Amino acid sequence: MRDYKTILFEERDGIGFVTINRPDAMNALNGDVLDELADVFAYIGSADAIRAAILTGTGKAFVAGADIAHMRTLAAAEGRDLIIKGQRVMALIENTDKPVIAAVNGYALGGGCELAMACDIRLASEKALFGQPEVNLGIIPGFGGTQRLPRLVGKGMAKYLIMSAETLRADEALRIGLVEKVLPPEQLLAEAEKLAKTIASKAPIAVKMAKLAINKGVSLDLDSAVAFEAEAFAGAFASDDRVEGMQAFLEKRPADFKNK
Ligand code: CO8
Repeated sequence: MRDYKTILFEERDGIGFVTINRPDAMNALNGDVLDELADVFAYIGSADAIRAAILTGTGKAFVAGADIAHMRTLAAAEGRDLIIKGQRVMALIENTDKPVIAAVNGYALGGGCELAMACDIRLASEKALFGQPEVNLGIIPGFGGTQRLPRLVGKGMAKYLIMSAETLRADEALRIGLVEKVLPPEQLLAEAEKLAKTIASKAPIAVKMAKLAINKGVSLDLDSAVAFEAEAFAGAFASDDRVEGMQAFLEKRPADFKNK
């Protein structure tokens, strides 16, 4: 168990459970939360025993955004530094080799919606609410929201949400493709764990290469993207686990993947 002030971390059955734990401030992201998220996801990325991670929040919020009380005190240059720090954390989560599932339990606003978008898959409670309310505060999304939101929901819907600051219910977020599944609140974590275990049971190098191919490919033109896919495919095909997966199929037995 690692010792953190603003997050909880537990490692169980090959899954890393990360819970943002500032319920009195709706789990708002300040420098400490960002530092601790960076630390824990660097660890998750490097820990051989961890095959998948789940990110959630304590209480009524997933994350209600960057800490407004803290932002109010910052000079312009400090605001820029905070943006760059936050963007690095989002990139670290997005680019870690391990699959990361956001279990969005409540408010996912501003930096909270951006954090959920940096994860690979978003499961949402029926009580979750999504939005990018930054223009209410005289700022714009800065933890990647102006870039990841259009990639998920399209340019027009991203502009609609960011310019209007409208808050979306989970069922609406599902309809526009901002989340992958909506669940009753009491089932959210169990479903996230079930999904994490399902993914963790697959060939780890194949999961890693699939994530890499999708993440890199969406920012490339189609010819470059399929060329990149070929390289990622070759990476998986060269693994011992590819031989094991195919042999296990032919022998009608479960595969025993070694992450090699
Ligand atoms: N930052 C700091 N404190 C917060 C935040 C926040 N984002 N959200 C809530 N809190 C605090 C409240 O101030 C309150 O504190 P206190 O009890 O001391 O008064 C406590 O959490 C509980 O909040 P509420 O009383 O407001 O609870 P409600 O249930 O009435 O409302 C809401 C919950 C709807 C979530 C409401 O709190 C809210 O609208 N929060 C702000 C949401 C928001 O605007 N988020 C976007 C922030 S901007 C951002 O994320 C930009 C990312 C880029 C970073 C840029 C860095 C320079």
